This record gives sequence, C-alpha cells and structure tokens, in this order.
Amino acid sequence: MAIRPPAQLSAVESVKADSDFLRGALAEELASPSTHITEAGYQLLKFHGSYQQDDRDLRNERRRAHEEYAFGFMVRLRLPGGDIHPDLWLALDRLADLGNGSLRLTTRQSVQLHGIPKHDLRTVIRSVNEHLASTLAACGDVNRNVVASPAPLDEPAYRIVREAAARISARLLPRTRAYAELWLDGAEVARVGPEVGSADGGEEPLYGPTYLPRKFKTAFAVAGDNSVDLFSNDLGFVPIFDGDVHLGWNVYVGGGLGRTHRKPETYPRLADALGFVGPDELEPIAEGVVRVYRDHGDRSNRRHARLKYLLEERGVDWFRARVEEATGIQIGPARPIDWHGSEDRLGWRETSPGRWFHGLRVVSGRVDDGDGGGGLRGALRAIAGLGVAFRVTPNQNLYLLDVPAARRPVVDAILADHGVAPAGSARGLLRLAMACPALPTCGLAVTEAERALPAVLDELQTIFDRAGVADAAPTIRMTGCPNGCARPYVAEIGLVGDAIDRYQIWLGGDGAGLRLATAVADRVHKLDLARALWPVVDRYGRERGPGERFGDFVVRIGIDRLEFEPTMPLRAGRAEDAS
Ligand code: SRM
Ligand code: SF4
Repeated sequence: MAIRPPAQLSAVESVKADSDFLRGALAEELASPSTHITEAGYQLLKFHGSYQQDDRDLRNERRRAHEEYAFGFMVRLRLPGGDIHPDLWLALDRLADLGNGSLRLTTRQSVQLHGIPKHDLRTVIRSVNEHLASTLAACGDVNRNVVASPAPLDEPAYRIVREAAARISARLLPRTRAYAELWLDGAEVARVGPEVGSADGGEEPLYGPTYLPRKFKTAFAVAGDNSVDLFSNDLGFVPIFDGDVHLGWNVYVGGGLGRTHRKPETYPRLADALGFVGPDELEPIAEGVVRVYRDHGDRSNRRHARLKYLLEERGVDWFRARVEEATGIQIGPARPIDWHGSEDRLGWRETSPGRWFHGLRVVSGRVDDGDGGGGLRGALRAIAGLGVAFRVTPNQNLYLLDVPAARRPVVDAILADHGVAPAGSARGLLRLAMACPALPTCGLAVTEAERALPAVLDELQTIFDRAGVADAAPTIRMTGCPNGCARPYVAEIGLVGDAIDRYQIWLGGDGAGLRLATAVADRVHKLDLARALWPVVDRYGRERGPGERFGDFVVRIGIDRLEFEPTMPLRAGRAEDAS
C-alpha cells in the first residue's frame, strides 16, 4: 500500500512554531520607526488583538504617488459576554481619537478601534489593560471572544450563561507571558479564573507552541433565545434546567460560516449537538473539545482548517468518542430545546423593581460623532459619565444596564440632545439589519457593506412597502466578501459581496439562526437588488400566511421555484454552482 507523505504545514504554522509563544520579532518591529510590520509580525499580532490594515480609500492615490499605503491598526478587545464598565468605555472613547475617531461594536459582542498608528498601539493596549480588560486572544488561532445571551434579565439561566462565559473565556486564554512583556512591561495580564492544569506545552499547557489550527469560537445561549447565533460557533453551550435546578449543559460543536466564492469545498455549516454533560463538566468538556481540535484539525490548508470540516468529514459520533477519550466524561444525549427568534430587546425594560435597561439600536455597530458632531458617541460618553455600564449584543446593538428609574429621564434627554433616534423608531428592514465593516478598513473586502447598507435598505424598504408588507422585519445581513462576518448565511436575506458593487443574494434563513440560507443569485449590482427581489417580495405580500416570516415563506414556496426579475441574469441554485 502506498504511504501518503504527510501534508505540508501551512506557512502560518511555521510562524507560530518559530515565534517562541507569540513573541517572534514583535518587540523589535514595534520599536522600529516603520509605519507597518512584516507578514510574520502581522500573523502574530493578531493573537495580541490587533490587525494591520490600511485605508483602502487612499490606496490608488498612494500607489499613483509612489507613496506607501496609509497603514493603521485595528484593535479588538476581548469582552466575554460584551460587558463594558463605564470607565472602560470612557477610556475607549478617548483612545478612538488616536485612530479614525469611531468605535465599532462587533457581531461577537466586542469593540474595535480602527486606524491606530503603529506607534500608538502600546498606549492603546496598555490603557485597555489598565481598565481591567484585554485584547489578548481577541483574534488569532485560539478561542476568541466568548459570546453569551445578552438580555439583562434577572433570571437564573441568563445569570448562569454570563458567569460561565467569563469562566470559559479565562480557562481557554493563552498563558504566554509574551503579551505582558510586549504591552505591559511584564506586568500580569488582567485575567480571571483558574489556571489550566497540565503542563505539556511549555508556556502553553493547553494550546502548545503552535496553538490551534485556526480561529475557534464559543457561545453560550439561554435555551430558546438564540440571539448569539449559537449554531454558527465552533463550540456552544446551553444550560438545561428543571425549574430552578441547573441539570447540566447541552453541548454543540462544528458551526462556522466562512466560505470562498466558487470554491464548493468551503461552506457555511451549523453546529451539531454533541450531547449533554453535567453542571460541573463544563470546563473539562470545553478543554477536551479544544484538545481534540488542536490534535486533529487540518494544519496544511487554512481554508480547510476550521473545526466544522472535521465534524463534516469524520462525523459527530467520531468526534464525541475523541472528546470522551480526552476527558473521561460520558456524554449523554442532548436534551430537546424549542428555539425562537434572535431579536434584541430595544427600548426601556424593567429588570427588577426600580431598575431598568435600555436597548439602543446601533446601525452596523458604528459609534461616531455623526454629521452634527454630537451623535451617538457624544451621547454614550455622557451616559457612561453617569456611571452607566454597557453591554454589546451579537446584533451590534448596545444595552445600557441597570439604570435607576429616576435616571431614565436623564438618559432620554441625553439621547435626544445628541440626536439619537428613539430605539423603537427603527422601522421595518432597519430593525434587524447588520453589515460588516468591509471598506475602507477590511483588507479582505471585495466591496462595500456598512457604507452601502443604508441606501440598499431604503431601496428594499420601498418594495416591501409597495408589496403591502411594510411591517415585515426580516433579518438582512450584508458583507463585503464571503467570509460571513455579519452572519449572512443564516439571515432571511443575505447579501454577500461578490465583486465591486455586486452581491450574491442568499435567501431562506429562519430569523432564528437555525437554518442556513441558500444562494439564489450571483453578482447582482447594488442598484438592481430591489428589482431582482421584487417578484419574491410581491408574492410574499400576496401569499404570506398569518405571521409568516419572509425566510419561512421562501422555503415553503421552494427556493428552486422562486421567480426573480426575469430580465436579470439571475439563476436559482447554490452559489458554488454559479459563476
Ligand atoms: Fe470576521 C476576518 C471583522 C465576526 C468570519 N473579520 C475578519 C477580519 C479580521 C479581516 C481580516 O482577516 O483581515 C475583519 C476585520 C474588518 C475590520 O475592518 O474591522 C473581520 N468579523 C469581523 C467583525 C468586526 C464584523 C462585524 O461586523 O462586527 C466581527 C468581529 C467579531 C469579534 O468581535 O470577535 C467578525 N467573522 C465574524 C463572524 C461572526 C461570528 O463569529 O459570529 C464570522 C463567521 C463565523 C465564523 O467564524 O465562521 C467571521 N472573519 C471571518 C472569516 C472567515 C473564517 C473562515 O472560517 O473562513 C475571516 C477570514 C479569515 O479568518 O481568514 C474573518
Ligand atoms: Fe471583511 Fe469580509 Fe469580514 Fe466583511 S465579511 S469584515 S469584508 S472579512
């Protein structure tokens, strides 16, 4: 029998292996007067929470003038469950002025700053740590920011997912001292929770010197409330209760959305149920899943390295057996859960007598000064100044937490003074829409998303109005490339950047993150999106059942039988089939 040579490791594997636990030459690169860093430095910096980017609006101009690109760094925080205390927000607000003057709430409950010059990176990261947060492992081939159902409800299930998200975030944190050495002059990293036990990986008992094959994402959801899009994550946990008694955890593995156009071997995938474990088995199971992925994930091809491919190819039974071997824990059958929508709670809600929270709609998560110079950023600065804490939601919105009843009018007045639209005023399609940052900051964008979203929504709203379904609020998610950062493949309408100003259309998500959408059209120009969708929306207006969501309607009618604007070069079918 022919022996297959071992697959060659990807270049990033060597960068990690040679880095001495994420040090590489970063100290020298940061000290150099250059505005940017090397490819190896770029790969390592991600683990520390930062991406080198450049202002893509300026690229052509710079190229023509034979000048270097306008480099700037994105800094992403690690904020388990999206919690931000007011002093941290005020610090981030100040630090944003070192960059492009805005803050960006992310689809994983974090915050990003953009356009930070290289010489200010240390100031930013140190300041984040001084405010008891961190950027370590916000990016890179490690467990990323852990998301948790954000609703600030005073119920045991919500309390337990928040506490567990913080615990697992700490448990799966890299242990390298490189972060403290580079950014904090050796001072200890802000971290909570116990240390990992074993010591087989040098400075990294869990990850070892080459960390994971690829990024790894963990989510905690309250049963029924899928506002975290649990099934898009590598690892998911849901606490199971009998009345008030916490029986244990349902565990899910192998979700992930990234794909590449016209490469059918890459695809979005929803997580499988791995099973049910006891209340005290959460941490060993999380570590066990990470270990099995560490040892069996594909390290030769980064496009094929996510955990989802292991699950798809080896099957959930094989994976469960490996986790049981690694942990010694017997995994039982998952308990049934009835899931519903994933909507954020906008506006004011009382959590306990006299205490309120306010859900703010933040379109595409962008917090800036707005056209008038006051805007949302100024409002949030003033509200944080009152001592109000915030929580980012996975839909890029913001909860203002634990506001005493007497303070409500003060908060309302601040929002009104800064021209922030009342939460309930987001109508129709704007209510649940999301877009990723795309241009000008994202190096992978092939076209616009966040900046194109408002005009596209206006056009689409026109056809929903004309079809008599102005009240419909399907999830619409737009991205500037197929990587899926705004989770378009579980949206009812996904618009996925395919070429400059052109988008693939995906339809048929269920609005609750439980069903993948299907690609129905390729490379539709942004000005033609409404025309393309009109026949479907018109039919939805005429034939929808009582309360029937747009995504459910298109699936009931049959994605293959939908008619689109006939003069458009559209075709039904999976994107991988289209060209
Ligand atoms: Fe993402 C890469 C932004 C959530 C899948 N993502 C990127 C980068 C860092 C581009 C890069 O590699 O150079 C983007 C930076 C843009 C910028 O200018 O800021 C970027 N991703 C984002 C954020 C900010 C989008 C947003 O609108 O909020 C989200 C940050 C989350 C966080 O706080 O940690 C973000 N990214 C996601 C999600 C959604 C999620 O996790 O719930 C996904 C799909 C789920 C998944 O991981 O499968 C996602 N991002 C990707 C991928 C595709 C990964 C893959 O398996 O193929 C890439 C590209 C890559 O990793 O090579 C990517
Ligand atoms: Fe960038 Fe693509 Fe992610 Fe949008 S989906 S932020 S364009 S990587």
